[in-house]
Amino acid sequence: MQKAIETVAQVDWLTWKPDQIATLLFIIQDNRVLLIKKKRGLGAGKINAPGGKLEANESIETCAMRELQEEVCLTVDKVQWCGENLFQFTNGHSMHVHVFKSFDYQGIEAETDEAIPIWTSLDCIPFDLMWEDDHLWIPHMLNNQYFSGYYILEEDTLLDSKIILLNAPKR
Ligand code: 6OG
Repeated sequence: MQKAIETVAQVDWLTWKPDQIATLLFIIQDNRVLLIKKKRGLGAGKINAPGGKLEANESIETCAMRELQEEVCLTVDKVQWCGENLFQFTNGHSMHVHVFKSFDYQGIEAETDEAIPIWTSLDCIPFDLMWEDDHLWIPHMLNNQYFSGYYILEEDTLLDSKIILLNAPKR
């Protein structure tokens, strides 16, 4: 019988192929960050940043900007790559999530079928209401430190993680 995956070291990340590619986009302005309460999809009920899955023939940057518009009705015209998170779930599902930030936006945020927008002070990010991995990499993102994060999750529970800080962005 195959041994269940419980640690980051058990995965060959060089040949790892995610089932899905997705994005997260953090809008930061005046010491606040725009988060959402997610109404549906993976992580429904949790606080997260706007984001979602890559569509066919779309760049990850376009995906991040499209999801922001769809989820909270805001427009940005450029995003900065901050890091990546490679999530392997023990049920076999896997997702490669690219993290972006932006300091400018147009429009007024609004609730949609997908999300409730929540502006949050940078020193009060509600990590206890977020995915268990978020408190490990969000501080690097806020410190302008590029990162690659590797995680093993059993449903919502984080079993193991490893974060490597990068000298330069990958995008
Ligand atoms: P939709 O189902 O909305 O795409 N996502 C995660 N976000 C955080 N912060 N931590 C995780 O830890 C995550 N796993 C997935 C990526 C899924 C959205 O959920 C994000 C996408 O924005 C495990 O289409």
